[in-house]
Amino acid sequence: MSEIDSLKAQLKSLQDKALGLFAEAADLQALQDLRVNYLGKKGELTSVLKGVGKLPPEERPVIGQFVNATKGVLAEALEKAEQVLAAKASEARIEAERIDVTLAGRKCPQGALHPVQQGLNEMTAIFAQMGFEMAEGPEIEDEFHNFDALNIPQEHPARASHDTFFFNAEGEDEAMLLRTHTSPVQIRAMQACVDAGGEPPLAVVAAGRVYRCDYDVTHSPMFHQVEVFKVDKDVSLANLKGVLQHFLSAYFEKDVPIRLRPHYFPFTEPSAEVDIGCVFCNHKGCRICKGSGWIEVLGSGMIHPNVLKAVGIDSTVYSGFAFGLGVERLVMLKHGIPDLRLFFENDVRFLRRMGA
Ligand code: 2NL
Repeated sequence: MSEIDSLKAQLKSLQDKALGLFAEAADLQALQDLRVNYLGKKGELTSVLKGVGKLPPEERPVIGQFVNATKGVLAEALEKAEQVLAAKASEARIEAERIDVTLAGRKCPQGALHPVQQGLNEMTAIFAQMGFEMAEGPEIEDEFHNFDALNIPQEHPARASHDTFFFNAEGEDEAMLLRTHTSPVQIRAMQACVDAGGEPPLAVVAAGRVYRCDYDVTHSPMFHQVEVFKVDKDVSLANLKGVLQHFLSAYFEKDVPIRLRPHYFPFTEPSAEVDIGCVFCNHKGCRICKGSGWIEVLGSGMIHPNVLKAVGIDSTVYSGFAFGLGVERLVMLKHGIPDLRLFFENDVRFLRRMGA
């Protein structure tokens, strides 16, 4: 065989082998390696070209054309194979990234206000709707705002250190304490009005945490109160009863009967405890209301003249009513919650059942 025929045969078998390998290449990287092997500077075509030097000069262009043709065929085949593999790779990536739009979303629990806070908000909203203004005050109080101004005498048992959390030693002047009721907020609201040169009418609702040195099954050392007062000319016990009637029916979402029972508080005169018809037996008498058909819900009265005097309101011109209630107690009654401790354990099963 002539030198040129042998080169041609070499090129032909090189091309056949290369086309076969290109077709079998598994991925783009393998194809890239083949490109280097066949078309690269040190590749197989180049080594065939080296044999061209042995040919007589007139035959060299002929074989040169052949080499170029082979190069063209291989380059085109590589191009095609690359396109096929690139399309396959892209298809595989799209398949891998496919999202199932019918898959249900992950649950993201929403959280909710604590049942006590919910109840407190419901109650203050009812008073806000009746025109009472919201007031806030410090939880750390002095004896004047928590006791003196409320006509609570020095020797009163409520003042005793076993009922009140004091910060400093007993008998020390300017004793500070954790407020035992929300009444000091009311005292401050009256004072603020007088200090600003204003005068009644004044209608205020205060709500928040209060503290008592008391801890058993039905008492928590921290609990919540909502307290309401109104001061104006000619405020009467009938006004008090009307506000209570509206509030209690609105809160319990039904027409509950109410009654006022004479009672004693140092800061009101007369004073009354307020009962509602038992919400468990519909006023008939059951274990909860001890057969009476009535349940006590709050304390109330006409503001004692000494309290008005303590804040500088003329008790011969103005009168007022006031009442205070325990938030936990009312929430328990409304929702049939059997145990005060459920509010403070924060067991999510209880919290969720209460509307989380
Ligand atoms: C109860 C009783 C009550 C008041 C709170 C009050 C406030 C001022 C003047 C007079 Cl500034 N009174 N508040 C009046 C009567 C009763 O609370 O047993 N609460 C849970």
